[in-house]
Amino acid sequence: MEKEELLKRMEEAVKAYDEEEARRLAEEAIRMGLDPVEALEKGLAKGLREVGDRFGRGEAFITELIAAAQAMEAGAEILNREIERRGAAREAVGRFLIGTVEGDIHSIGKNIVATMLKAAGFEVIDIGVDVPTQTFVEKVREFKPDILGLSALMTTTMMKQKEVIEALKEAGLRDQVKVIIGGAPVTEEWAREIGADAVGLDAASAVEASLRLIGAK
Ligand code: B12
Repeated sequence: MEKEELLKRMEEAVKAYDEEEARRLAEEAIRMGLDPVEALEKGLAKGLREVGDRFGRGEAFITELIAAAQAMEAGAEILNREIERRGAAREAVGRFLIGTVEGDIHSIGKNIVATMLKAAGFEVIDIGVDVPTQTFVEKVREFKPDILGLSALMTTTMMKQKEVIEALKEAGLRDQVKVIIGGAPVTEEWAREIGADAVGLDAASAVEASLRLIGAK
């Protein structure tokens, strides 16, 4: 099978809510030596975003969105493992604390970013989804990460990224940690407005910006 065809089939598998097929194609991608990040972004995630767009236009039900996300996750699990394997056995370049903000349960993008960061040599502490602002503050105090990553997938929860940065200031921790934000609705402008140190628009730029923040690139 050609690479383009495989990517297209991955996209189709997610749109067809076919977990089994997504898993099978992910394994096929690895067997073919395809870049697992490309398979995630240009295959599986492409299908998922399309279902998301249909949902946004009122043309798909939430049950369909959930089914598509499950197919994406089935394939992503296999590809994430390959990404980690490829980046294994590196010395830690820095410590990264990541989570999705309060009120937001989207985890797929965050998980991909976490995996890519691990592959790039970061020690990653993932504190999950729907994380209250004060928990971010407590965990920064506890783990003393070099970088804090805040994921938000909805325009309504983006405000929490701002809230976390404010809370870090109040706790006197803001100058001890770099903050990088990400998620579909997030822009460079928003990052500037709320005083974040960087923004990651996709997993690759998230890694690049993080290495830059710790001065490793
Ligand atoms: C999958 C999905 C779901 C799944 C989530 C499953 C899971 N385990 O994550 C389910 C079905 C559960 C879901 C639920 C809901 N969803 Co939803 N969902 C999506 C969808 C289709 C895709 C998101 C995704 O996984 N994309 C694939 C990944 C790879 O991309 P990504 O998340 O953007 O991540 C990349 C970058 O953003 C970046 N990044 C992400 N995080 C971070 C963090 C850092 C630190 C950095 C540097 C970078 C970074 O790197 C990632 C990798 O490239 C989006 C549509 C969209 N266009 O985004 C809607 C979407 C986000 N959902 C939406 C909505 C409305 C909801 C619900 C409210 C629906 C409902 N009525 O219940 C609930 C919300 C529940 C809640 N409280 O959070 C809306 C949000 C609208 C808005 N207000 O902005 C969207 C945009 C759909 C739409 N068009 O209407 N959803």
